[in-house]
Amino acid sequence: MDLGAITKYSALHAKPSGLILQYGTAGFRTKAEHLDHVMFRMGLLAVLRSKQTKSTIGVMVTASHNPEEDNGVKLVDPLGEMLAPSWEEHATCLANAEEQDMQRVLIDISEKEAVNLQQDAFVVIGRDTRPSSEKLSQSVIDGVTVLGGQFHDYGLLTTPQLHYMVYCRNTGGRYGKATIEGYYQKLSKAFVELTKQASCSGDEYRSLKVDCANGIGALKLREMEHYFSQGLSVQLFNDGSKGKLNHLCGADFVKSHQKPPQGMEIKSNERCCSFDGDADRIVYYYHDADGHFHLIDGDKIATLISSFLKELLVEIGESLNIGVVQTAYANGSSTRYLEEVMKVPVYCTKTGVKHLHHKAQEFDIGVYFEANGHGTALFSTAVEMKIKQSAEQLEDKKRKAAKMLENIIDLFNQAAGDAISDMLVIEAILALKGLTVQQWDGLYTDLPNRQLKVQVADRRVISTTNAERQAVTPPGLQEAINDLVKKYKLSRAFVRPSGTEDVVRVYAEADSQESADHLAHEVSLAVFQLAGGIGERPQPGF
Ligand code: NG1
Ligand code: ZN
Repeated sequence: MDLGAITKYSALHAKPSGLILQYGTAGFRTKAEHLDHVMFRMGLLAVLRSKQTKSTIGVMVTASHNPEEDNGVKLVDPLGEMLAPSWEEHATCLANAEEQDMQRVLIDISEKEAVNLQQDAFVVIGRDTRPSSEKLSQSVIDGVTVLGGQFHDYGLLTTPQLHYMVYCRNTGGRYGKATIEGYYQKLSKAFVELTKQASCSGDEYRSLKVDCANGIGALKLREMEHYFSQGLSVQLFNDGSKGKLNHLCGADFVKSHQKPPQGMEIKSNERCCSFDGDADRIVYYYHDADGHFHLIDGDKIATLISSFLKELLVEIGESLNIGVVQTAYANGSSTRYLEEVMKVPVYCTKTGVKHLHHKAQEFDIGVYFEANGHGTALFSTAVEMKIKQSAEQLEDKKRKAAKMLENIIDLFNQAAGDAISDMLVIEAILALKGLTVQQWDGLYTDLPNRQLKVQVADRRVISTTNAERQAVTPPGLQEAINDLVKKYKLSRAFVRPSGTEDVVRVYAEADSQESADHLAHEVSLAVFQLAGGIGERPQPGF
């Protein structure tokens, strides 16, 4: 380590003194102007992690669905996964070290993790379309360079594309080519082959409206469009040519406000979807003939996908274990439908895709989705081999199903939830099954629900258990929630500290929207009283 050079360059990316940030569920996230030093230091950390794992590490500059003025950074581990927990702690220490302590912290991390400093390091970098992203990713590069790491800057990429690049590079090209072309080719080849098998006669020309949240998804979809245009025609809205990133549009807006994005004209029964700002989330929706808005969230996406995969397995005659992984935010109706009607086992983990991803790896086929539309399906290597063999050997009908499954495996991003890949899988399944958006929506009816935020002095006073469905502290809070829940039918409620914002999140569902709204409000008041609420008391009404 050339400590002199590190000190010199670090001074050019100086930390505002007193600023404390936490490496949360999605890395560091805050106002862009506070992030320069964090970027430089994450460049340094990525080099150490790369040396330690002897693999390529990814660094993504994005704040996903958060406002345009924000930004963030996260590290991507060798197989495309989120950073290992012990390194999240190192990231926090390094980001918060005052200028004079930086060297010591770097040396500490290297020693604790037995990093061989002589080892080569390689880091790949991607960024979203935020105005601040280009400069911030340059700061990452400065950090990488000063520690002697090699790098490749992919420039503008969706978050899942960066995960894909990391995964490709660390699996010797077996998964795919680590180029944007490679990504487009792999996905669109699988998609076009799949949709060719759709035999519905009189199939209307498949078209889809896509709200790109004024983000990176628009650029990438536009580049990719002509690769898959045989199977699907996409019409892009909120493509960044005028509106602001994530403002009144995008998957997070549509899901949390339960209404369509601005800037998109929707005719009745047209199939529409929204990406978030870095294109790792997707939700679908439509207007019915009466003009009512219907949201199809991550839970219904998981249901469509897992049902279809199960059907294919039955057809091939393979008894592979398939599981769906959700979080506490999954609509109660989805869990019931999957368990009782589809007979698919469902598991609940803590919020944050790394928890879902990890759990999904336990199955031959693990489908995981957060209700907000972030998810994918994972296939074990053994399954992939088995399916490839079946596709060669089985007789006609079974072979067809095995071929479909083979293409679906190629179409899902195995490294991360990916709006583009999920969109193509969904479109293929709808075409193959001849399902309209209303028929898909009709699988089950969501229980009305409401999500709220409460400001408290210190959100860490709330701790939870049972995959965040129960509060352990502060004392009395869970009892209060239990009593409130009892007042309503088909009701459920829970609270948890957010991992990305300084708020406590409240979720409630019940048999009617009015009840869900009331319950959410009452639970918010309980949080405000028992967990040190600050500012104005939560008001009823939304
Ligand atoms: P927090 O802020 O911890 O609730 C949010 C989402 C997560 C996940 C992360 C990362 C909800 C309720 N929470 O986390 O699902 O996507 O952001 O972006 O949607
Ligand atoms: Zn995102």
